[in-house]
Amino acid sequence: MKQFTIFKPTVLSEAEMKMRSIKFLEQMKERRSVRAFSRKSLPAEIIENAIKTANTAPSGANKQPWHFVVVGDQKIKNEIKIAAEKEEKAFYSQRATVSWLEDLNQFGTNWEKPFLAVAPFLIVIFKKNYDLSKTGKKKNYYVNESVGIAAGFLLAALHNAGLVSLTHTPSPMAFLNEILKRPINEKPVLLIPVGYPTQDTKIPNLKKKTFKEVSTIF
Ligand code: IYR
Repeated sequence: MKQFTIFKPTVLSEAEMKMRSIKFLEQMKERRSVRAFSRKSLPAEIIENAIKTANTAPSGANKQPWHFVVVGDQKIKNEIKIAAEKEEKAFYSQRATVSWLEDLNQFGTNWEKPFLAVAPFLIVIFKKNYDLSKTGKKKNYYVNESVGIAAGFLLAALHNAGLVSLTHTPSPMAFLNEILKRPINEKPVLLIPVGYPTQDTKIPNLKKKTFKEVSTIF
C-alpha cells in the first residue's frame, strides 16, 4: 500500500486571496516574449530554480515526462543557431502557408535568429512519450498536456525572477537531439532563450482577448 500524509496547505483569508490573485494577474500581464536579447549574463542558479519550479508541475500518473537541457556554452549556442536558421529559412521560403505568413506579419519575424547565440542561456524542453529502462519502453500518459503545464510554470518562474524569454519553435527540431545528444525517446518541444532584453527591444502592440471572450460561466 502506498502511504498518504495529511495535506497541510497554507491557509489565507479571502482578502489576502483576492489581493494575491490581483497581484499575480498584474505581474503576469507584464510578461512579454522578446526577440532582442542582451549579452548580459545571469546567475545559473536562477535558471536552475525556474526548472525546479517547472518540475513541480502535475503530470499524468506523476511520470514527469520531460527533460530540460540548459545551454550556456557559446559554441553549442552557435551550433543551435546555425541549425535552427537552416530550418527557418526553409519555413519562410517554402513550408509556411500564405495565411501563416500573414499571421506572422505583425511580429516582424524572419529566418534570422541572432538571439539564439546572444541570450546567455537557452533552455530546451524535451518531452518523453515513453521512458527507457533496462526492461524496455514504458509509456507515459498525457505527455503533451503535462509538458505544456510544466512549460507554463517555467515561463512564469522566469518572469517572476525578472527575466525575459521566448517560446521559440523552429520546425522540425530534431537537430536538437543531435546537438544536445539526447536519446531517441526524447522529442524537443520548445527552445527557450532566456536573459535580459536589449535597451531598445521593441515589442508588438498585441491585444489579448477579453475575459468574456475566452470564458463561459454557468
Ligand atoms: N518558427 C518561426 C515562425 C513562427 C511561428 C509562430 I506559430 C510564431 O508565433 C512565431 C514565429 C519563427 O520563429 O520565426
